Amino acid sequence: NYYKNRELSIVLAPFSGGQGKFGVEKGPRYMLKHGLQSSIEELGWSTELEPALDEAEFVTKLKKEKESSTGGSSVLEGGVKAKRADVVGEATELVYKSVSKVVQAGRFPVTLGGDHSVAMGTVSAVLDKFPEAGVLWIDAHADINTIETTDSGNLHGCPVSFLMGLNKDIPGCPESLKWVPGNLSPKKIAFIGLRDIDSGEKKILKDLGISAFSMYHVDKFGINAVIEMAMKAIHPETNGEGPIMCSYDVDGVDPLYIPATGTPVRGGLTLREGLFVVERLAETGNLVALDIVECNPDLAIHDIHVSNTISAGCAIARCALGETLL
Ligand code: 6HN
Ligand code: MN
Ligand code: MN
Ligand code: MN
Repeated sequence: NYYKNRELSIVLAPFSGGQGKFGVEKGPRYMLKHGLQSSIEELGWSTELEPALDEAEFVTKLKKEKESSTGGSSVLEGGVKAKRADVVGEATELVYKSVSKVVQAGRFPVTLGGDHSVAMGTVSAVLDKFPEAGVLWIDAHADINTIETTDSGNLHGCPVSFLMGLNKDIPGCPESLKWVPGNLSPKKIAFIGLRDIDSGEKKILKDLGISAFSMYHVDKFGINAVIEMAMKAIHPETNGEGPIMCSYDVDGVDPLYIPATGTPVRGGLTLREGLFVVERLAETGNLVALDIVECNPDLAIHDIHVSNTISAGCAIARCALGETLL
């Protein structure tokens, strides 16, 4: 167990610039309103809030960018694409600073997004503190597009490529994102829940030999075996033991259960499978950091979709912190 004092900070990362839909910046506010902080306290953690960036300030910035002639221009020099790279660079570096402060103080960071671009900050900060950490990336998507392979130009589809330094040598790589250390080894990440991978991403996953468990593997082996394989993949020398960071995109879970998210894909994890993943991580005592990203209350068609999404997001945090362990 890496946090014997049971001290935790909820890092608020209300940022939407990694993709084009407003509303995902409301995730942290909604989860706090749902009582997340007190429910974590009930599990025996002392908690603090760590606001990484100002929600309204960044919404204003992004709205200005939208109105400007470039409209958050995506095509950069060299023909590469990265929408709103300046704002994404600024926001993710702020997240990096906040999570760094938290982990360096010996506190467990639970980061609430925001879109998944914020993981450029969280994972980088966690690797500074725990260089041997492995990352479990729970997601329908692999988020490993480079600024060359991305079709959408949305940077929430690219954080893993930045974390691995895959964009560094590409001409036209935005200055604003050069702060990302890019030192995540392809051997130190495993994906669970994949079912919508772009062709460029598939090639990167193959070429770099990255462990990727799709919904096919979940159906074939069952979620418990998949988690075991994923933990062994990121910690091969120690039979799966060692610090683990979990970056949890709620779209890994099927939209039946978590509908209010920006890029839903049917055929995902059941709610129980999605919670089991983090329950199992809690049981290992090896979890060192958690992100919960991509809850967008504005994309709900019914009120019940908002509460389903937010309550599931909060349940992911509580289960990861041991609520359901006896
Ligand atoms: N996410 N592969 C698509 C893209 O635009 O690059 C979707 C990315 C989704 C990202 O859900 O965090
Ligand atoms: Mn996703
Ligand atoms: Mn796609
Ligand atoms: Mn994602």
